[in-house]
Amino acid sequence: MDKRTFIKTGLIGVAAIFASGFTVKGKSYINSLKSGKRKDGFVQPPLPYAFDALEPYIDAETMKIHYEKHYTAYTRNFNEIAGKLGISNKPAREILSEVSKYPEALRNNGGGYLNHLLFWNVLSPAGGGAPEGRLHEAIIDSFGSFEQFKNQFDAAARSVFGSGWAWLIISEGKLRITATHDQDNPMMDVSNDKGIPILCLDVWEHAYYLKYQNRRTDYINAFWNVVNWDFVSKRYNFALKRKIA
Ligand code: MN3
Repeated sequence: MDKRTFIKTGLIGVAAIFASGFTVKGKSYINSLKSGKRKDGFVQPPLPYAFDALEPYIDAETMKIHYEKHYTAYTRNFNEIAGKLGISNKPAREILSEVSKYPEALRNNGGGYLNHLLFWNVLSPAGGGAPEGRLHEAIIDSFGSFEQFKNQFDAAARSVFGSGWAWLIISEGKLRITATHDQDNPMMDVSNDKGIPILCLDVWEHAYYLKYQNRRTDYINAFWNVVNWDFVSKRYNFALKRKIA
């Protein structure tokens, strides 16, 4: 497949994910998901569902504060810092891949921007269950079974001391589970375990404390009920074809 055909196919795939029922501005959203940027900076796309859509697993108040306060701040700060550095025209993914060149604040806010962009979209009120097709096969291949995969992912999410993220990544065509601290992302050059994330879980306390307090394990268990496997599968296929590892 040549590059042009590939890009077109990728866009159709992403567009198809959001074709039903989401009140998003399709084009800017697709652009932001694809490259994390637009001409005049980095967009904050609308949440692809209502704040209360993930109840009872993730509560409305948490989603509202998480999206409107935390995510807005990451996006604003990322735009401000990238603007000052004159790099607003670069894709967020590219900036993160060379983040060690820049001030720490860019690492924190650029990571916060891109991590949440993925996080909002791996969740869905119609989520849960298990993946199908190629991703399902790849999970069996890499982890033995879907249950074993979930157990390993849960362990990674529980093991983050303080604030951070658990990830399912593709690295050199293989699936792997990893975890990062603060707002680090496996695509960053500072990451010890690099890859393209296809699924992530925010384990900062701001993501669960209002409902679950210190019971992070309950939040992790609830997460599986709202994982949008359709989106994760499409992202898996997309990332595989791009061969970025
Ligand atoms: Mn968060």
